[in-house]
Amino acid sequence: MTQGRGEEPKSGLATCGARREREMFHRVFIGIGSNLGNRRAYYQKALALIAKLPKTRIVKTSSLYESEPLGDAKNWYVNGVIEIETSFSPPQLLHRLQEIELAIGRKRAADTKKWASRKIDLDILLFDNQTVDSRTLKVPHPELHHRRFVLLPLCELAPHLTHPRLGVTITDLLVSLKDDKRVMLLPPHA
Ligand code: A4P
Ligand code: MG
Repeated sequence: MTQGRGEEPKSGLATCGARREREMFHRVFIGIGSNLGNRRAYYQKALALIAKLPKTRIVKTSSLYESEPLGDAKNWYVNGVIEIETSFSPPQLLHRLQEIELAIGRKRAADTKKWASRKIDLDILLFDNQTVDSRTLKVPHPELHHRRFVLLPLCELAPHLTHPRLGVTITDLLVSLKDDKRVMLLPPHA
């Protein structure tokens, strides 16, 4: 799936400005998960809302997978990963993704149990090769390398990408992964 960011300006000066703007674009991978209600519909809604974000375009989308829940939740998840280009900073992007989660009906009450079932969960997995370690944002996502439901779809999109902290490719992380939770490819129109 691809989407343009609008028309190229025509004058030389404007083109130069456009080039500067292009240089600010970041390559970001987002993990998407849903285990409540019409999981595929919520997943597609999240894609549509991310595609509408300013300064952002979806570059690639992985297949969808059905995955056994990690944690206490009973419902299996629909999981996948997308690659985007965006000129938002990491905290700005997190804020935009949290707005999308709320728009889709994610409940985020203080008393909600950890890893409670959710209509949608959007995680920033990788942001260029940057590392972020603030109270509200950790990038790369700290659990990425332990999770088959993340590494399988991520490996479809970026098998040779190196994890910024671990210095190992996504393929190598997947090969050496010890995660016995089941993850199954979902047929496109099931
Ligand atoms: N936060 C920190 N780093 C990030 C990041 N890289 N991306 C903070 C997004 N958010 C990040 O997240 C809690 C806080 O994490 C946010 O306020 C943000 O400031 P949340 O979405 O409110 O809650 P959560 O998702 O329940 O918590 P957490 O710890 O992010 O859990 P995960 O890692 O998202 O795991 N099993 C299967 N099969 N498939 C799944 O997708 N997902 C989870 C949740 C558990 N089990 C699962 C799955
Ligand atoms: Mg999360």
